[in-house]
Amino acid sequence: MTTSTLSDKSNFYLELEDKFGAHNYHPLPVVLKEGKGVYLTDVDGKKYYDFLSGYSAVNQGHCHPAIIDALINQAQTLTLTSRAFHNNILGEYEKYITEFFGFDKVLPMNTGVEGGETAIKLARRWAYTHKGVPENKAKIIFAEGNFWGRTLAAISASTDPSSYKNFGPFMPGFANIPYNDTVALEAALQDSNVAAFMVEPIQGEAGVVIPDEGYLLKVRELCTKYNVLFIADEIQTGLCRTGKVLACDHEAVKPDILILGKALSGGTMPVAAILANDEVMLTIKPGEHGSTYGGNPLACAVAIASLKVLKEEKLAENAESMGILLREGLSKLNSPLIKTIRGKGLLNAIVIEHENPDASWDLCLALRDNGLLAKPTHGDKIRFAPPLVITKEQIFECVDIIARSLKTLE
Ligand code: IF1
Repeated sequence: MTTSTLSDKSNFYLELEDKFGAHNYHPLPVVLKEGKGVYLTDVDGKKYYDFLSGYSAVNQGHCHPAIIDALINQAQTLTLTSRAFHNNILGEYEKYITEFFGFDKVLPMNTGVEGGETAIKLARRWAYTHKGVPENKAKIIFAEGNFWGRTLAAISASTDPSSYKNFGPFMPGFANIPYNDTVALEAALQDSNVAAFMVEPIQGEAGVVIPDEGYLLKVRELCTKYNVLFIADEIQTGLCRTGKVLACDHEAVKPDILILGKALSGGTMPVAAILANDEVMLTIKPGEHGSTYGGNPLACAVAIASLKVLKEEKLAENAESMGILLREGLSKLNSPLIKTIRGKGLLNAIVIEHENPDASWDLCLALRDNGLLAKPTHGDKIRFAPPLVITKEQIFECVDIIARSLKTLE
């Protein structure tokens, strides 16, 4: 299905995807060929600000030279040994990342959803071996509005029909409570079979939903009180995106299991990490979990470089200050179309108010035409999440682009 507003060259690629690819996405009509820092370039040479950052996978900016160098060097040396053998990279990486985040051990996986699956397996196993939960009775609590991927377990935890409808039957032992509701959490934790509560510090896919101040602290206290593991899904909120290294750092809380992904590789390849202390991590014995590419030398080299960039370029601090500038700039527009502006660091969203149900989509098309790429989530919300390397001048220019684009709909 082609789009009349696109060039013949762009439509050529849309037709290929339409004919030969599954129709499991509805992308914005734009065909990109190059990325550098905060910029993307389409097949016709037009340049855009990237305000999606691969859903927070490109925090360090597209094709960051230090990350690409690490990728190229390792790719020419050793990419995969499998875990059947040791290599000279994995241990270095495991030491680096566990010291970076302050946990005893890391279990390396690939995609974020594998991170979620691994965390849940660890929690269930810990519940049986350490909490005395009867076999196959472990329960995991999730927040309504959660999103942690597309596997059958992940959609079993989902409250969004577009994620789970007609994919049943679902994983047993999962339950949902309202997000940002510690009364509901404490009630759920009365069940001694609860192994863990898995939650995003800020709900990304739900439209950048920020819980009340103190929510994470109360989650930590309740999980400790009821001997339940607190699993923080920081796949989208972690790695400096919200203005701190981890979103949990805003309340100085430490989860029992931390899940990372996305920007752990700076947008180059799937790299996920599950961090925990020995009591939890060592419940999984040799040969009981893993994956072909989990912890592969290429991923380890790229992850070390990606973490170093976050620290050396002080990207948490930049995300914090640029996020304030962005939200202030949007607020000063006083646009009748913007009902809400919310976010932390450079994880932001606006909620659009307009009688036209397609207003968010139309606004994203106007933004595209004006040189900024963003995409609606859940209808009326548009995520504004540029790479964390964005500068003050670029923020001002982007606010101007957003202002001009809003005017086309007013
Ligand atoms: C797509 C959404 C965002 C995540 C959190 C785990 C995962 C994700 C908090 C799984 C992945 C991605 C999936 C991606 C789009 C994007 C997304 F819109 F789908 F929901 F960010 F909000 N935990 N989120 O956000 O990680 O297995 O994908 O590596 O196209 O489905 P993954």
